[in-house]
Amino acid sequence: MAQVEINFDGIIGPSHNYAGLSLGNLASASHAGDVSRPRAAALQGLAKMRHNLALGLVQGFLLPLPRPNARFLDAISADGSEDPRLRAAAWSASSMWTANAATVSPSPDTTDGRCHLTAANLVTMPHRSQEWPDTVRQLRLAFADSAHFAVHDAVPPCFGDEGAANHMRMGTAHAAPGLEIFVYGTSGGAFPARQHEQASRVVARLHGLDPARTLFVEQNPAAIAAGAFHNDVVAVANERVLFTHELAFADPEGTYAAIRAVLPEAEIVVVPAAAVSLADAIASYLFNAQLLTLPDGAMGLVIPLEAWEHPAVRTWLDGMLASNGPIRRVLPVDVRQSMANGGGPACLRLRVVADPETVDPRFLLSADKADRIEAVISGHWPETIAAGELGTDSLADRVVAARRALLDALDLSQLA
Ligand code: SUG
Repeated sequence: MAQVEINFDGIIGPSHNYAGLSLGNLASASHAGDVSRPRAAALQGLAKMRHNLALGLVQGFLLPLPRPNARFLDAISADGSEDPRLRAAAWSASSMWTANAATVSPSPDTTDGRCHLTAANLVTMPHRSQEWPDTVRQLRLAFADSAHFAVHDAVPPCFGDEGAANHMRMGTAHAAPGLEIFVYGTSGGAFPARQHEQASRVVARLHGLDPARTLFVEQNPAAIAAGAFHNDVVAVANERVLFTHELAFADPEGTYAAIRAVLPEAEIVVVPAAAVSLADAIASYLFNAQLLTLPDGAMGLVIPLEAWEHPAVRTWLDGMLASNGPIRRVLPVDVRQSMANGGGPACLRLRVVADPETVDPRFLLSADKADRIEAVISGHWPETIAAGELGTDSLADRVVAARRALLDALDLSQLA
């Protein structure tokens, strides 16, 4: 089969909870302490995957990581009783946001003709910094075929790296050589800039990218300060189309010119702040969308319901659909449980352009497998988790058994 884009969604784990751990992520802060609904969350995520499968797209998934994470607690010499935030960190289901699992450079872009993946170190947030060793284990299983894939460890922790959430790829087609755009932050006012320029440069070198087809672009500090803790909260690209908020980049015009210099076919759809303010873009997650090339060649934008229901955003989207732009369909999905922690449709997926035949089939979704996953979620995922339950033995037993049941159902018990 030819190289196609495969979206690997994170299956939302049984310990999904709202602990307010991410400074600079406004949704995480505003939902801190809320009762979470892990079962509903995971079913919402699965419904999104089924929705994309039904569109005729190839869909993959990654598994939740082991939680509570005893290895993390050991490393910080804690048992979870010292500090509620450390305890919550060890229980976090944050690996669901697979846009932060790794940065991916498909084979048409790399010197050795293999698809390269570098796990993201996620060092800025303690609860996310524990993810990458388990993530890399999983990536090495899913992409074990070393004739086609190279999976790298995370870059050293002196440089913060948040993976594909700050990386865009453009080109005339997925399978054609791409322009890779790395977006880094320098300052975010009161909020941290999570993606460091040096981390992006390390990843580009590791992947063997052509410097003539690689851009390093600064994120607008005002966007970070307004709550765009990752660039994918304010911009998304697919093939020749960049869909972006006017205030996403520190130098928007310079960025668009640099893109057009490499890719003259580029179509840049800019949403002006006068139509959708930065605050409304961040509250609605309009840009945290999956911009997909559908089997008929048209592009569709998978957005969260929050964006569809937002009056200013809806007005802008209606105008866009009525115009003759490159984005022909808008497809709203309900991922409210993830959204309440700052994770929209785009956060929940890692894009890999590859021949599906070269991927371990255990990580690829079919309708039957979706039914199997749904049965495990419905039977094992806790219905609710209240903040006070984190750290209890009874919940730990439940969460461990739930993940175990999923691994067994998917013949992936080697990830136990
Ligand atoms: O890293 N939220 C995640 C959301 C990640 C979204 N990903 C992308 N934009 N690609 C984060 O801030 C909240 C967890 C908590 O507060 O319990 C959290 O980790």
